[in-house]
Formats: sequence, structure tokens, C-alpha cells
Amino acid sequence: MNGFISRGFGGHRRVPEELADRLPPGQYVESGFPVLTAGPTPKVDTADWTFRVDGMVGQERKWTWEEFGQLPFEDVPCDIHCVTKWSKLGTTFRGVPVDVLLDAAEPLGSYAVQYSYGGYTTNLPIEDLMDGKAWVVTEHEGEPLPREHGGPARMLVPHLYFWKSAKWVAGLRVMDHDEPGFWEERGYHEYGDPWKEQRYWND
Ligand SMILES: Nc1nc2c(c(=O)[nH]1)N[C@H]1C(S)=C(S)[C@@H](COP(=O)(O)O)O[C@H]1N2
Ligand SMILES: [Mo]
Repeated sequence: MNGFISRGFGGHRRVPEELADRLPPGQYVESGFPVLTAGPTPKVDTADWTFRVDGMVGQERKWTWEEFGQLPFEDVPCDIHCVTKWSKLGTTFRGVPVDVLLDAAEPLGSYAVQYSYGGYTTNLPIEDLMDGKAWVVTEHEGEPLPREHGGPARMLVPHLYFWKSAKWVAGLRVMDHDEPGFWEERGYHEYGDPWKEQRYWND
């Protein structure tokens, strides 16, 4: 085992000092990439995949996989934080900034719901999808996004707990009010800021 890392009392590895300020309160460092899915894993073929922006927008938009591939992609190095307390530090996805998708549709509401193939949903203020804070990603560490992690495409909103990053994403619905999604209806926090430990309803 590497000299910077030793076993902590909690049974989780201690964080190397240079990474400690990247670990939100109550989280531990996970070097693998756990899979957390409620229910079955949808099988979404890129030939059938579309991404939509709908709801309260000036113009509803829809991209096929091929059209989506023409949009500007960027690498997204980031840290991800799951409400079940693992964090994965320094991992890289590749995808299209949500700004590009929203700009095309002219959003008129202040909230959004991400919706997925398979029925998962998660809500957030639309601002949290803007200004380079969110992406629709199709690659992880230079490989196509594995199906169990949401491939062919998932949302990535790394500044919020990872349940706010819908796998197998099918689109965004723009709304004028905040409407709880799958986990938010079942006790998870409306907003989910890992730095404020907003895990559950009363946090
Ligand atoms: N469609 C869908 N997206 C989802 C989930 C899910 O069950 N279905 N789980 C969420 C939760 S709780 C977490 S922690 C992350 C897990 O992503 P991973 O399996 O790639 O680690 O996906 C989020 N997005
Ligand atoms: Mo989660």
C-alpha cells in the first residue's frame, strides 16, 4: 500500500493530505467506481437514442445520437460524491455542456427535471445546469460510458450529490416550479449540496 495512505479507524482509507480539501464532510475516498441503480438497467441503443429539451422553452429541441455527436464536446475532470458516502476524486468524463443544449431551446422556467430511459427522474434549479456546471457525457476515462454507469449517455452534475446525475438520460424538462424526482420523493434532499451535507429531507 502506498505510503501516503493508511487505514483509518472507520475501515476506510485515510485521504492523502493533498486531496483532503476535496472531500466533503462525511465522505470517504473510493478508488473503484461503484454502480448504484434503483431497478433494472435499461438497454438503450444509440440507433434509438434521442436527447430532448422540452417543457417551458421557447422551442422544444431533440437530437439524435448522430446529431448529438456534432455538438461541441469537452473533457470534464471532476470529483463525484454519492450520498451513500463514497467519493471518487479525479475522474474524467467527456460530453457536451448543458449550456449548449439549453441555449438551443431558450428556457423560460427556473427549474428542470432530468428524465431517463427506464423512468428515473431528478430535479434541480436550472442554474445548476448552467455556466459550465453540467454535461451530458458519453465517455468515461477515454472509453464509451459503460452501460451500468448510464451509457450511452448520462447527466453529470458533479457539484451536487451523484443522484442528481441521471443515468440513461433522455432529456430535460424545463419547469416554473421545483418538482421532486425519484429519490427526492423518497426522502432525499431537494437540492443535495455535498459540502452542506444535504443528504435527506431535514438536512
Ligand atoms: N437512471 C438512473 N440514474 C441514476 C440512478 C438510477 O437509479 N437510475 N441512481 C443515481 C444514484 S443514487 C447515484 S449515486 C448515481 C450512481 O451512478 P453510478 O452507478 O455510475 O455510480 O447515479 C444516479 N443516477
Ligand atoms: Mo446515490
